[in-house]
Amino acid sequence: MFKLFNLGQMFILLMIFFSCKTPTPKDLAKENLIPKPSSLIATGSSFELTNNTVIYVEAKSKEAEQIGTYLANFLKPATGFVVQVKSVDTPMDKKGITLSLSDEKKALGDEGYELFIDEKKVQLQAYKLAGLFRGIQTIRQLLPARIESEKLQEGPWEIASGTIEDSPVYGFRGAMLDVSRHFFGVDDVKRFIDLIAAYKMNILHLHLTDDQGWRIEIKSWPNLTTHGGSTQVGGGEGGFYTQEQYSDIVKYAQERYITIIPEIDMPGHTNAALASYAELNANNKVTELYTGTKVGFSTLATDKEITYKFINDVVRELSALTPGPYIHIGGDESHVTEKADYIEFINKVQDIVNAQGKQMIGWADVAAGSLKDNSIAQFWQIKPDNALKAVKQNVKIIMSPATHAYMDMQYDSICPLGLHWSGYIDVDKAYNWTLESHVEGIGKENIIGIEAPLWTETIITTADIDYMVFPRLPGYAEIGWSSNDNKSWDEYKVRLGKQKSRFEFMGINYYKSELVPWEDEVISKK
Ligand code: NGO
Repeated sequence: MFKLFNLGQMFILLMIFFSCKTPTPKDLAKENLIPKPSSLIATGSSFELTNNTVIYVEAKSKEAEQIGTYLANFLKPATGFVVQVKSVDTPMDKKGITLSLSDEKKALGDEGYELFIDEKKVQLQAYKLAGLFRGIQTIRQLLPARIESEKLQEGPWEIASGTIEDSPVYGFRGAMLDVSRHFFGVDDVKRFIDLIAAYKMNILHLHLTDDQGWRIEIKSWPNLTTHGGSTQVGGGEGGFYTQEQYSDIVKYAQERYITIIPEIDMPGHTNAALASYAELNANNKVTELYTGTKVGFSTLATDKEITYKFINDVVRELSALTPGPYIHIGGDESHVTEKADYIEFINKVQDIVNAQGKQMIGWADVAAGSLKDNSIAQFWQIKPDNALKAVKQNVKIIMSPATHAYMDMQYDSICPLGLHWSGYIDVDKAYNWTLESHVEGIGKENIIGIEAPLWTETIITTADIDYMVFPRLPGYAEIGWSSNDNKSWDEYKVRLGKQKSRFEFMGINYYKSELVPWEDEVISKK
């Protein structure tokens, strides 16, 4: 009897067949990336991530290895693969996923990256580590949406082939979370950091103090948190971060190449401090804790020496916990501070911040004072007068116009959460504006970037956070990252709609705006 193959031969043939299977054709140009990359060339094939894929990183960089591990950890739950991270001298020579730093990529800047994908490799190169981290977010979005799942999913795990060269237009792209009106714990903040990191943002501004609660431990003024942190809007129990917990948040952000900007709002928005220490009040009497949502009724006693000792202590302790260059001093809506006192106060606080080696940021109201060149004003009001005043003083601007960038504004009149004092902001309005043409007299040269704040008067749970932040936040990330050429709402809304499955696998409670053509991702089967 003529026998074609014995069992062993069959096995070998099958092995060869499976290891040589032809890569699935895929079109990189059809992938749905947010923010949109600067340039992209598709080559029509794909790389498949398997259980044998290795991530190679530069042996000389501990941090690159950490980024490789971050990627491996990210890939694990959905794929079930234990992807190894190996340090080698020249990762680029290897097949698999390679992460390398190169001076030749200097033109891409600190956060730019180049991604080359063919059937055998995914090569990520950047000038700086932050660029590698941002590039990994692109790899992440090139994988099927179910990669975001925390539960095991079916493959295949393919990435379309081609080249992406990408770098941000603005170096400051952030979000703000108000943890004072309603307190959010360490894990909630970490989750928020992960969400903004996925869209390549690099700033998280934490609004740590306000009338309703003081949320950061200051060891030399302990009542601030024990008393001043003990409630919140509506009278809940509030809370605060110990310095250790706060440092943990800062480190978590640093590992994602995100800078935390801490804000201590003053001289107004200070009731929590005024309720904690009598001496900070003009009449030497403590105020009651406040659980309402009015603004503009409180002020530190700006003419007392003890007030500046207090601020000096707070800024000193906070600076020691802050590796980033900025301390935000608020300065908004100090309606019960005399104008002349307010001006003197801002000037003094600016000196205190600078003496700790930090740059001062303030809401643009601070332009009433004499601002130093390195101070930064955050534009938020409907009228741009204060921001224009800041520009006249040669100060750079963060763009957070409440009419477009406030994530606490309702989408429409039936939105169950949020406020609407600056109008309704549906997803199209949130996206359809540019930083440099928004205010006449504030051009590209004056602007450092964008920040989208989430104030939390009406926001109580992480599901509430999600609902207001998504789907607007990816648009803010794109406004800051991508160039305005070839950008339009009509094109963007399709890309956004295709994030549906991704949001769902990420467990995001997003607002399903009718303006967006939501579309489930089709699972490609082999
Ligand atoms: C204003 C105010 C905040 C409110 C917010 C609500 C600024 C800078 N100060 O923005 O205290 O929470 O509006 O949208």
